[in-house]
Amino acid sequence: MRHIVSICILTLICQQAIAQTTITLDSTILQERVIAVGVNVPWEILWGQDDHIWFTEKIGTVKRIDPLTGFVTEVLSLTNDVESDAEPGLLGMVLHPDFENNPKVYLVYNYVQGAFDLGERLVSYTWNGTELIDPVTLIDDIPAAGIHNGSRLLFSKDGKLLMTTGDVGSGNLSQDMTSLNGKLLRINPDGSVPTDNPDPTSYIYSYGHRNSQGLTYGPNDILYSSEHGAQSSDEFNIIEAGRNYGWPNVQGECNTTTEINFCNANNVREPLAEWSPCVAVNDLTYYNHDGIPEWKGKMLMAVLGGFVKQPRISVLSLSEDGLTMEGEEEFFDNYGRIRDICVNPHTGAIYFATNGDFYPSSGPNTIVEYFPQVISSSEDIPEDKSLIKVYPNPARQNTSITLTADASMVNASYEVINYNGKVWANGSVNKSTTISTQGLPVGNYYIKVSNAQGVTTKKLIIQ
Ligand SMILES: [Ca+2]
Ligand SMILES: [Ca+2]
Repeated sequence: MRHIVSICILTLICQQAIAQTTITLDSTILQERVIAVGVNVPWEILWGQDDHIWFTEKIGTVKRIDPLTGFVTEVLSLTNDVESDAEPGLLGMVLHPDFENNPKVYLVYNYVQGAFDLGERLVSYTWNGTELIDPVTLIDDIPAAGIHNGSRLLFSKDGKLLMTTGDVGSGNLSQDMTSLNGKLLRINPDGSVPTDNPDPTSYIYSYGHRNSQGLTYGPNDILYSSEHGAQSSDEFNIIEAGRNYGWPNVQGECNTTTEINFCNANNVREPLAEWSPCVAVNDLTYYNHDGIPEWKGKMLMAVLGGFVKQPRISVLSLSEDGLTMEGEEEFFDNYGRIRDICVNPHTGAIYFATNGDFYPSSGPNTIVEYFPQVISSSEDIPEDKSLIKVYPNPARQNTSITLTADASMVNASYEVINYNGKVWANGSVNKSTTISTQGLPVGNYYIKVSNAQGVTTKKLIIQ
């Protein structure tokens, strides 16, 4: 009898330990894997040509994570230079398209300028295999503010840098062609103005923007952007050279008498879609992979949630020519604010960065993977190469941390941290250690194991 009870308890624990979050589409099952917990407001995440995920933390750091092991290393810290209260910070990032031969990383960040003002700066760094070095300022002194600083970066198909800027809370700047605010800028990678810009003396490529936070190419190399509206009319736009996108005179489509007059006089480009009240549309990522066939050819849009608190990833269906939006499906609505997305070009897995439940952010933020799992074949499930194993998890009395690959994690220390940032336990770990979890309130925690080289994290549930 006692033997049977033991087996039952063991089976129960085992089932809980392997309980996995999945999403079922028509024929694809997506499985969750949290690859980093305790991230400090990630803003940009992107898949690098070095098969690592690169991300910015708003506070002023650039980090690089091996998605197979979850090992995170810091490659640049600008926390002394970056102003990161409210919306400003180290925001956009892009790698050079020919990164292997030209390992340049481009960043946009906000800084204090003079006594009270904020500025925005576009800068390039060189990757030396360990860290980012040799900063070169490409554009300086773009006015910034506590709100609406744009900063999404993308390389154009013809090798130029595209950068969004916000209206910094002063809508009239968006129609002012002498101001770089409220615009989409097109820039040579050395910081000069491309001579084939709409105005060959100006970075401005399109104007009348409020605060564009998403920028990507889609089908037929169409350039799309997403843009925050005020209380209403978040926008999903197609970007065309030299066009006016209406702000602050027009919100969303041209459908009031005043707007129609302005649109007729100024050749305003209307959005493909708008969301009212605003849900705070953010990153755009075109999904063009066979890994998730249900999403192939569709646009993934990270949604922070806005005042109506409807965070999610929206999957937008496009017409075959890409010129109209035909539908929206919503996923991942239980992770809090979702800031940014990237795609694994090998497996088709998606990764997204969360920013917590509250504006402008709350912790601990996570980077979450959902990978497609072919049901009939275990071969397609990526091998879990996590550097630490935490078991049992969920835990009651105790749990143990085991280093699975001690090469990366020698001389490591651990912390058990709750979701409000309080450290409940800490110590050193060499191969394996058991931690008493008695006295820890039931809830969500994460274990952070770090050494001089980097950090790896795992979510821990106390029951
Ligand atoms: Ca508009
Ligand atoms: Ca309107």
